[in-house]
Amino acid sequence: MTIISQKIYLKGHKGEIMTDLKGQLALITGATSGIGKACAYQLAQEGVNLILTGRREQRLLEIKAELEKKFAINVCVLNFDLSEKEGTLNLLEDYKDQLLNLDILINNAGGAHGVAPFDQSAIEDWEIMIDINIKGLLYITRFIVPLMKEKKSGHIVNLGSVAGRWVYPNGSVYCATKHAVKAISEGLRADLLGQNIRVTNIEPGMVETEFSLIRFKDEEKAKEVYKGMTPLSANDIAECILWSLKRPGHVNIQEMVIFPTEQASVYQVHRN
Ligand code: 8X3
Repeated sequence: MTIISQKIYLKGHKGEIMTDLKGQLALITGATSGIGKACAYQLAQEGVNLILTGRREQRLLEIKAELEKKFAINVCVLNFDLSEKEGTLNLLEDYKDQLLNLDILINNAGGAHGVAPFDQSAIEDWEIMIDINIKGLLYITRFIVPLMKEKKSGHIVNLGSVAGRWVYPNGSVYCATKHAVKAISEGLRADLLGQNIRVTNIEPGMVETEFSLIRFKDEEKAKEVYKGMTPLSANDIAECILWSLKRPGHVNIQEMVIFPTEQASVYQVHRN
C-alpha cells in the first residue's frame, strides 16, 4: 500500500489560509546579530521589505547589501541607540512617512548585562538593561502603535524570555525586565483589542548568540553555558516568529515558550 502524505489546510472562518508576507514592511530592532539578524534573513526570503535598526552601522550596511543582492526587497538601515529617548523619537519622526506603512514591528533589541546576586550587581548593568529591554521597547512601540491603529492593521512581536516567567538566582533585574516585556505585551493586547493589531510575546530559553558573551563579559564563561548540550539557535527562534507572522489574520499567537530539548526549565539542563 502506498501512503501519500498530503498537507491539508483548513480555511479559517474568514476564508484565509495564511498571511502572505510578500511586499509587507517590517522593522526589526537589534538586527545586527543573533535573533534580530536571523529574522531579517528569514523575512527577506519571504519578500518582506525591511527597516533594520542597530548600533553597529557597518554590520547593518553589510546585511543590507547582502539581502538586497540576494532577494528582491528594499532594506533601509537606521543606526541609532534605542536607549536614547530624544534621539530615537526624533529619528522615527524623520522616517514617519515610511513608518506609516509598517506592517510588522519586531522588538528584538535587548540583552542581559552581568550575572551576580542582587546586592553584588552593578547598578550600571541594571540601568543598561532597563534602558534597552524596557524603555527602548516602549519608545519605539509608543511611536508605532498610533500608526498601526491609523491603518487598522499590524503585528508587534516582542522578544521576551523564559526569564519573563521564571526568576532564577543572579538574574533578578534581567528577569524583571523580561517580566515587564510580558506585562507590556499583555497590556498592548488589552488596549489594542478591536484594532486588528496582533501582539506576540516570544519566550526562548537558552539560545546561543552573543547573549552570554554580553552577560558574562568573558568568552570562556560564555562558552561554558552551552557546554555538553545543544542550545537553540537564532534561526530556531526566527522560524517561530515567522510562523506566528504567517498565521491567518484572525489568529494571534499570544505567547510562545521555546526551550532546547536538553533544557527542562530555567533550573534544569542536561549535559553530556
Ligand atoms: C535568555 C534565556 O534562561 O538565559 O533570555 O535567561 S535565559
